[in-house]
Amino acid sequence: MEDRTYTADAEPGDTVTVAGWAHELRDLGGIAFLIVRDTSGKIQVKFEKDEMDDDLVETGLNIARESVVQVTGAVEEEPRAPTDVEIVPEEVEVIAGADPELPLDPSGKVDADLSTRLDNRTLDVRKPEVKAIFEIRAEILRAVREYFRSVGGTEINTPKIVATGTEGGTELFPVTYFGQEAFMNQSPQLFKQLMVGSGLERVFEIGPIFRAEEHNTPRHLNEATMIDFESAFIDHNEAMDVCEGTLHAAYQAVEENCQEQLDLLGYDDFAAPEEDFPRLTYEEAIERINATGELDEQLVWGDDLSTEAEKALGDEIGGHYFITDWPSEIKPFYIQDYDDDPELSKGFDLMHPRMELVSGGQREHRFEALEEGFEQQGLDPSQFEYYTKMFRYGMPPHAGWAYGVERVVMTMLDLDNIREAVLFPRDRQRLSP
Ligand code: ATP
Ligand code: AMO
Repeated sequence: MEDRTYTADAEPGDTVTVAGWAHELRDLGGIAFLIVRDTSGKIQVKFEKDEMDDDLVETGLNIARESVVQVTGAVEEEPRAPTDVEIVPEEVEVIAGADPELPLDPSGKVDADLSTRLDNRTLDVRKPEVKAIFEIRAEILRAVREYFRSVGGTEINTPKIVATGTEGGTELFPVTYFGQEAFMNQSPQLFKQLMVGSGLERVFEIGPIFRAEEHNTPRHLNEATMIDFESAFIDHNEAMDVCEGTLHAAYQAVEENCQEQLDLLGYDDFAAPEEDFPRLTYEEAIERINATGELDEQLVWGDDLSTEAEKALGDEIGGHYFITDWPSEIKPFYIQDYDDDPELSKGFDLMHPRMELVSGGQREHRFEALEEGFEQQGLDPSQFEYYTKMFRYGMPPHAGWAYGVERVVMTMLDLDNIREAVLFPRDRQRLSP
């Protein structure tokens, strides 16, 4: 629409055409107000029954809430209006009427449960505080991309239909690929590694991953968006530096550029973390967890950290932290072990006090050691030949990591459920919309 003015830009003295949704209609008898909402904000439109054309008043007073409307008129100063200005209409057009019965109330006056909200996401995201979450999510992605570019990363896209899984712990979604067995990819892991051996050297990808998680939890999705990073000629410590850099950049960008959204979400004390994240070895982590006395059973070396264990440590540390030097046995085959202690791996996790955000590590780039790793984990190396064979043609030492975007949004904004951080979540029950 060429002549459209955003409501936030309507200045007294202008004649404007605004377009948006009928947010609210208040009829006070002689005078009535229509509030029009667009992406920039809201504006009041005044109908004075005795002074205006009857047809115009008739149209204005019969607009159903959430209809799409277009209003042309003069903007006037009015201290009693919510934004100190109002439009005195000359033309009002209903472009797309809304049913009077709405499945949920975008003005937020009536609460809706999450399931109703997700079934009606279009209406739900009309609520400014819900829209704010997705504006912040977009800002996080923008800042992370910019950070990757500043450290020389090249954005890549890898296939989502693949022949093998990589992340042992979770199940795969099978698909039929022209009569052949195939899967939805759990992670770009093997492809990003193949690319550090290419002329690109340092790569990143922001894309979907698919995991057939059996249970419904507030922090697992069956389709999530992952931010993956991988670089040649760095070790796991340098990979953690980049990981920390992206997260600091994301928090700073939100603090600097999303104040309005943070206000809508009720954060008056949002502060980007400034310090370096502490780095604990796995051994130190389990000692500290045991010392909290929060667990019924003491952890022993080799145990994975349960949700309760992560919570006990998270409560004590109170901010982001890394856990390094995990037992090799509980890390995937592609993670490198220490040469002088093969029980110990160069894998790491970045934790938020509420949950794990990132897994990563130094990778095994030596062909023979990689093949041995497959066998130790009970995997058939021949299935992975498309990957392993490139390790025979000059694969540099490399390291990388990945985080789930939804978990970053969820922990940053203290959302209760990961589904609030994704527009159209896929979970056990939800396949549409
Ligand atoms: P990821 O699965 O990506 O590694 P995560 O946070 O699930 O991330 P895990 O080490 O797999 O990390 O699990 C941590 C805790 O979460 C464990 O206590 C595990 O039992 C629990 N958990 C993991 N997946 C599920 C799931 N699908 N349903 C219920 N609990 C889960
Ligand atoms: P991992 O399996 O730990 O590691 O996944 C990395 C991060 O992705 C997020 N994530 C999820 N978020 C929501 N729902 C899920 N079902 C889900 N699964 C994972 C978490 C998790 O920490 N290839 C390795 C990474 C690497 O080493 O580079 C990997 O996939 O935030």
